[in-house]
Amino acid sequence: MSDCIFCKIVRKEIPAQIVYEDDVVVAFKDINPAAPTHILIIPREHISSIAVAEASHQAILGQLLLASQKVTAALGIEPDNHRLVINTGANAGQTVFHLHVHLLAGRNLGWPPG
Ligand code: DGP
Repeated sequence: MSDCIFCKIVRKEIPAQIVYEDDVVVAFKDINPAAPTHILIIPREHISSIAVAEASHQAILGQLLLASQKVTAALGIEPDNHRLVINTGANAGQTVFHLHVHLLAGRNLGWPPG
């Protein structure tokens, strides 16, 4: 998608503080952090939301979640003290329509989330 901001980050057309990348995913610091550590993990392929992901995306989706282990290792975050969030749809707070997993850490994470 030529006008998708996250596709532009994948293509390195706009800058981002990338903390991990491989042939399937890119992980970078959120521009508006909601926690001391706030990383976005995205697939290189444009999928607008988990709600429209298809069976053919199964491997990508698995790698998207498993990449969180790479990110915590790269950043030295305790592997069992963080939260993964996927906002799905505008009413649930999704503002960028390129699938992304928020990885939040570094503060007390209350439940339920707001
Ligand atoms: P969501 O609300 O779940 O769609 O989260 C989108 C996140 O993306 C939000 O926390 C801010 C972040 N974001 C938006 N534009 C950019 C950008 O250009 N660069 C970076 N690093 N993060 C962005």
